[in-house]
Amino acid sequence: MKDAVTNLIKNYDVAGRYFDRNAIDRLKAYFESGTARLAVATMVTANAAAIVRQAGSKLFEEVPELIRPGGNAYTTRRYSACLRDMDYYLRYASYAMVAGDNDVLDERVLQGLRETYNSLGVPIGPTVLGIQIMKDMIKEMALEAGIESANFLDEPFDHMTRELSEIDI
Ligand SMILES: CCC1=C(C)/C(=C/C2=NC(=C\c3[nH]c(/C=C4\NC(=O)[C@H](C)[C@H]4CC)c(C)c3CCC(=O)O)/C(CCC(=O)O)=C2C)NC1=O
Repeated sequence: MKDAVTNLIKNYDVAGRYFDRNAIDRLKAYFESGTARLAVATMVTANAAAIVRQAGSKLFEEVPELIRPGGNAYTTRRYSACLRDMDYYLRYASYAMVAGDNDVLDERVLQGLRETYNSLGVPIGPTVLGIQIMKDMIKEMALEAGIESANFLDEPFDHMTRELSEIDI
């Protein structure tokens, strides 16, 4: 599992080079955004249950077939599994925000996920929609808390979206 700093160090070490201007700029950007990253992670932690619940409701409002007979989130067990998955995405997104790197998502969340979903008939499109709904909610909460919108807010959610759907967003 890597973060922005260890990832950079690894790359420069492999090349046997001191940090150059580019590396220093990236480290500066990482440290300068540190307070904002932690503020958002704290906000997510404090509101995780509500975020998941509201994002779930919105998703099922937008794609009501999911919770109708024959839908993948139909039955209490599958409904709960769906919200649990949303909670996984949110929790790991908060880790990736703090790390400033998506490696934790690749390693702990995305590996083999598409195959699992395909074999269980979990639809990717609505899953991605759920991830994007959570992203938008968090960006709005951050804005209300006076945290300027920044790449680190979008990046983990967009990374999961890209990797799950293998599309460019
Ligand atoms: C921490 C990393 C991690 C992830 C990401 C993860 C996902 C994950 N989601 C699963 C199932 C599931 N996932 C969903 C999710 C959904 N169905 C829908 O219609 C919606 C679009 C969507 C919610 C947004 C559902 C309904 C199941 C149960 C499917 C079934 O058993 O038929 C399963 C199969 C095993 C199980 O039911 O627990 C896994 C492994 N597990 C992990 O350990």
